[in-house]
Amino acid sequence: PAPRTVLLTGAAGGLGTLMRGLLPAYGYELRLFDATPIEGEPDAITADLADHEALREAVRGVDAIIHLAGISLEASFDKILRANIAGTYNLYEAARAEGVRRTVFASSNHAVGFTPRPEDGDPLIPVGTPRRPDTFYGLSKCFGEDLSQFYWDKYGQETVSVRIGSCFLEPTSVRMLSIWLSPGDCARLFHAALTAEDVGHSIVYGSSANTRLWWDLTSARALGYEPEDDSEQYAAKLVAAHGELDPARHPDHAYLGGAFVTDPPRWPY
Ligand code: NAI
Ligand code: 15L
Repeated sequence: PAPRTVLLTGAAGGLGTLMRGLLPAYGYELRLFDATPIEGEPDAITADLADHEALREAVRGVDAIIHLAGISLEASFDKILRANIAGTYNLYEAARAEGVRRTVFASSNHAVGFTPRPEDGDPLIPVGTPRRPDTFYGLSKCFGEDLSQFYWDKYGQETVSVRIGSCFLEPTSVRMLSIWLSPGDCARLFHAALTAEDVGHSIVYGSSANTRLWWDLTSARALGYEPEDDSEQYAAKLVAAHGELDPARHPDHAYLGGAFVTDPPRWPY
């Protein structure tokens, strides 16, 4: 049966807020979890991913989990270790103890951020491309993907790891035109990841059907995902403001991960 009750970790964040608005239309009852309190949501669980007891209670009785909580940009290794690496492990252990069968894990393009971006005529980046994290943040997403594979192989817990591009209301840079995931397409992709059969551990790229696409959406479409949006409507404005990407202008224009490849990251990305 399709999952009904879904734990949404990171529910107070940018993506969590967008998904709180969009996922109930698919029939899900969301249980919200975040270290930051959520105004107007008295039933939300306000707790840290380090709190084992709170996690056990949070996952008890849910049909599936969407795991968004964590640090979402580069930070010190200690911070990433605690929130993203140990935090994701803590969640999976709680899910194992309570028998939750499926998780959708918010991985990131930064797990493969040092992959050169395709030039015109190059093949799209496949899901099986070697991992080349561009930050400690990206490394933590590689860990999450490996953890997911391990929990599937060892315990039969399923995960769809979604390497999200840039999910915001609108793309805000020329790079984002290639990896933008519209909020509506994100909800469609998460719904597909929650309902597809026999996913084992699957890795998919998460973006809309952008004209300037850099990566291969085949594995996402295999889940039943049918993107409806394309960032191209924002292209003229962004290119007029920033110019086309040009590796000669800056090396970070040459990589999928954009400014995350530099130390420190060169914003905006
Ligand atoms: P965000 O930073 O807006 O939200 C993250 C949320 O996680 C925050 O509300 C924060 O309070 C919570 N959190 C952080 N550490 C926690 C902890 N130890 N315990 C409990 N809660 C904790 O990030 P955003 O943009 O909403 O991203 C959500 C997830 O999706 C993140 O895992 C991020 O890495 C991933 N992602 C997002 C992308 C995007 O374009 N928005 C792109 C690629 C990945
Ligand atoms: C990410 O992984 C971040 O969480 C998000 O804030 C954006 O920076 C996105 O990648 C991106 O690469 O644009």
